[in-house]
Amino acid sequence: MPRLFIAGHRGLVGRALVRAWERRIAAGEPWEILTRTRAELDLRDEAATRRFLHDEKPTHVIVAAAKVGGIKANNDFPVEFLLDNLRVQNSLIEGAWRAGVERLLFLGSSCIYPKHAPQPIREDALLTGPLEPTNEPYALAKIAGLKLCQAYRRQYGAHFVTAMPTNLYGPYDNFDPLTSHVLPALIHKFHVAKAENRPAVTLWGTGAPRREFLHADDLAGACALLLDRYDDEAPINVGAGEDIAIRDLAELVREAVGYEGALEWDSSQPDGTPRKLLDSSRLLALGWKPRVHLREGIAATYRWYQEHRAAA
Ligand code: GFB
Repeated sequence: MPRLFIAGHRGLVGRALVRAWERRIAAGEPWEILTRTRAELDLRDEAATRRFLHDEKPTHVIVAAAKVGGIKANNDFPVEFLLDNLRVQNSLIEGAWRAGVERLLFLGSSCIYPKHAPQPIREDALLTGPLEPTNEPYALAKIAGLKLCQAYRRQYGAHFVTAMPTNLYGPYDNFDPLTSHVLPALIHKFHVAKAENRPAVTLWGTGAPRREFLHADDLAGACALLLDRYDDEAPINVGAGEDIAIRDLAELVREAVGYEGALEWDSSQPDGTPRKLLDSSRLLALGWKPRVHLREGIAATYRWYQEHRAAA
């Protein structure tokens, strides 16, 4: 019986993975899902993680646990974004190899690519130029995780693969206005401004950068395909295939929330990389395609936010 350990099962991505594998089990596939909360297992603790993997013997592992955040959080806490992510992924990747895990899927991020990589960004753009400074620590940690998986594959024949998702959104995201990514931050800011009748909402940067957004459920679908059928050392991009200017995204979210006040742009906050649209043609060639359109995805995420976060 294949036994999947979803590391980070309570986060945006982890919850989507649990939903996807619960659907596979409901469809009759013989999967068993293994999870641990942070209180039960601190993945930064290498010995505890190694013991857990040795004792529980999962056959598959998806590394969806990470210290994540938006541009401001990355900029404000470089130590944690580098150190915590290195500790978590080193524990999991080495522990998985020692425990004889059959297949491991490591999730990185599109921010591993150079700030000015040719668009759309191909996987072979990796390490061809300087990184975006606001998230360089996180990007370096993710590059190290990718390289460690490749090293285990080359040195020991481990079936460890790596996927690089674009910006993600969906239920169970972080909506905190200071530490979250832009899409959930917009939902929260517009919702509060509407509820409190505020005349304006302040957003960061110039609104000119472009971002690609993929719903977490579409990433989970890609993970199922990759864990089953992808076994190559090259990282593989997971993107929606189109991007949008932050200014236009703000209008989409404002419309979904129904906020009619003014938008103000605080240019003292960083824009970050100007664009990071992924070339996902290698994954599309495997038969995957994104299903959740951005407008519907934003509406569904806002409904979830209203039911689960707005009260808080
Ligand atoms: O999503 P975000 O925080 O991260 O910012 P990145 C995307 C763009 O939205 C930036 C602008 O140009 C921000 O300046 N923005 C405007 C805002 N208003 C807001 C706001 O209220 N909150 C936020 N958060 N942004 C992240 C990396 O980069 O991408 C992570 O820092 C990770 O490590 C993630 O890689 C996928 O897309 O710029």
